[in-house]
Amino acid sequence: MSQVTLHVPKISCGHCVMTIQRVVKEEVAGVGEIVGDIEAKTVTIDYAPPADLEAIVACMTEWDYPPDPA
Ligand SMILES: [Cu+2]
Repeated sequence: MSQVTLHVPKISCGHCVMTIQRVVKEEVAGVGEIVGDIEAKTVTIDYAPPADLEAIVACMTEWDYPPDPA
């Protein structure tokens, strides 16, 4: 299991976090828990293969919540 914390400038409220949690879990197989921090504008994502960071970033970008480059 890998874990990554991504900074997402577009996070402005709990709804943004819920959207990211929903779409990333639905669309990227292998994603586990996603914890959002609204004030820090971050999401911390647990994942295992077949999920990888590239797929997670692509999904978030597609849904208009692009993370800052690591
Ligand atoms: Cu929001």
